[in-house]
Amino acid sequence: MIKSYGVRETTAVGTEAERHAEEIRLCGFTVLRGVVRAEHLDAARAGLDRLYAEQAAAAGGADRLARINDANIVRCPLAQDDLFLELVTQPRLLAVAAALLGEYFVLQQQNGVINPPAGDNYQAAWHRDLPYQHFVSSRPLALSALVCIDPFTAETGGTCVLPGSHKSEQFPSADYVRAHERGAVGDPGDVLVFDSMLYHRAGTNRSGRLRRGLNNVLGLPLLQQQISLPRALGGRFAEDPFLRKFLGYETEPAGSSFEWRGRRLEKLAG
Ligand SMILES: O=C(O)CCC(=O)C(=O)O
Repeated sequence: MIKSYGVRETTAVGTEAERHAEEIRLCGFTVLRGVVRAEHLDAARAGLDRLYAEQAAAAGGADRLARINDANIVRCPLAQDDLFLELVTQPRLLAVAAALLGEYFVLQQQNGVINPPAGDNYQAAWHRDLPYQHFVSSRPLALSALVCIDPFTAETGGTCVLPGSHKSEQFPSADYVRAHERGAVGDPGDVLVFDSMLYHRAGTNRSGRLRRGLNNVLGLPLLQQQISLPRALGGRFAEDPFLRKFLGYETEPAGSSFEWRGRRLEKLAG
């Protein structure tokens, strides 16, 4: 029993999702433990390494990716391997998203992050996943779900967060950042879920091993996808009522007023 006085209203929390949603609302982040099964983690490690090699080769080499601050990032892996769609549609994660975003949310981006030992990493600079924005909203616009594929610890360069910063318009002063940054520790299979406006960064990996993660941004349908998933997937999964919305098939901008009206009429008829 928590003692209090003068309190007339208290948040009621029943389910696991509501508990995590409360943490995200108040301090900006939470960790969902044991979401992804071990065999999926092994496949995800191999998948991220393979896809990064393929994507770097397609771009003309990792050096060229480094020149656009995109080294060690696997862009949109779900377009090349269904395992990564499975990882971002884990029911416990979707329940937290629904508790905070309501029934309609869209996958805005998915990135594999590969943090090499002692390597320089663009994500190691403080940022929001909705970058360049300096307003705050009373409810989350988007959630970031960072799946720990390898251990996230101080040694492996696990994610650092600034608790509560999703409620601050400005980036805090350097002294405040140094005093209040906090490492979010996660085992493989855990998911660090945070308000996408929370300031965060990758740590420095001193472990001698790769630290891999899978970051997903799930947002309100008014936000724009980084890469059009309907186009990247070429119509796949559009027949599934949940995935149709989640992957953005219904919110892809229409090419013309005729197409926009056509879609509405089709929906009415269907
Ligand atoms: O690698 C990390 O721990 C952080 C990744 C990150 O900041 C991002 O993907 O936006």
